Amino acid sequence: MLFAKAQAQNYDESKVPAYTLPDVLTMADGKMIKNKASWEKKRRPEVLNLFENNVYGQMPKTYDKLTFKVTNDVPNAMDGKAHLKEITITVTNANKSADIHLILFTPNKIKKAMPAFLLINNRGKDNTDPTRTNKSEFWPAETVIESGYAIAAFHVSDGAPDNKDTYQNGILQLYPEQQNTDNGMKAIGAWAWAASRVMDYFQKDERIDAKKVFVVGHSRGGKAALWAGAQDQRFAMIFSNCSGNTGAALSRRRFGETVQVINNNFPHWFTINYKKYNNNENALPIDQHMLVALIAPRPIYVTNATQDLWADPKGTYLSLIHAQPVYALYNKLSGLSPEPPAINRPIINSFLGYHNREGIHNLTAYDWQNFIRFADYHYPNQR
Ligand code: GTR
Repeated sequence: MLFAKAQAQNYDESKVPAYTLPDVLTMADGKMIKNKASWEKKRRPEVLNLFENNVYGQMPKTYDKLTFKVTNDVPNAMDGKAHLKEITITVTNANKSADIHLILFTPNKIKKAMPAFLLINNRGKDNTDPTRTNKSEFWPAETVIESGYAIAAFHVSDGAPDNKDTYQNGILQLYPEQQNTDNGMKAIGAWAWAASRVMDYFQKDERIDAKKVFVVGHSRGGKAALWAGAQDQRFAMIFSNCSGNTGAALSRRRFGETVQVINNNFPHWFTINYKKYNNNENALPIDQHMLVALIAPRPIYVTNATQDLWADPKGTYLSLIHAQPVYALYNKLSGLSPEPPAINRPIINSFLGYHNREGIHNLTAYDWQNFIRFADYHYPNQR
């Protein structure tokens, strides 16, 4: 009985346990990091490695072959406003291959290479309908095109099916050595890895400005977007929507979803090693503010929703606060106040952007509207 009680979810701020976060600028051997050169040379690789080994798993760096094939090409999609391309990205390794299906719209009114939003789609494929028969706030392609950006998406199932019994049937087939390794890649790592292969494609598409590709994800997709941005610095900006536990929220607060709950419900998301931290967050050598810090000095925008306490809005905002010392090494000051902003009051003119939207756990038109504002702020006059 006592055990069951200890496991109950906490939604009461006064019951958040006292905790001490690992200091993002202190090396494991106790040395302090004082400038960006030693952050980049010493501490950043150390932190990245801690996340790889303990949380998201290794990211294979090589493959035998990578090919891109345009399978559908519609120059006058969206009533002539956009050019649609569907591309199959095929990765081959260990005599196996896996396909990532990319849907891409670029605006027709602008001829130069365009900045692009890439959604890691964790919901139904109908949310990213290339025919535009179905339109969804989850991926408001028309709005993004009107705003002068390209918009793209792939479905998580191409990286790894989101299922504890079948998650191996994606790109993990190409890397069998990852499968029973304590720090081996799992589903969220595979989704982030797939996003990097899309980035490889963008670097070859002359309509895309590959230096301005923004990765977007919601919830479990928002966790993958953060990890993609942390380990692949080609992503210029990260949008992590309602990402919650093992996303942007601090684990040590144990508010809403906890490490134990997420590992029990989704054993296929994170490494075998991560299970060691069930009900044992203080033993983690990292907390999620350090994942945000790995994005520095690139801009990052993080969100919550008021009815989504499961994802710990306050703990998410605090991650941004505690990532600030790394942004400060680059003189990228965010000016965040210690307390979260009011509901529906987005923080746009900052390297660490944030809003807490009124409403439920979802990715909505409001969220995208602010993503576009944040992109416009950081890349003015791009269109
Ligand atoms: C929940 C899970 C969250 C979040 C969410 C989602 O069930 O506990 O961590 O990932 O799913 O992806 O919508």
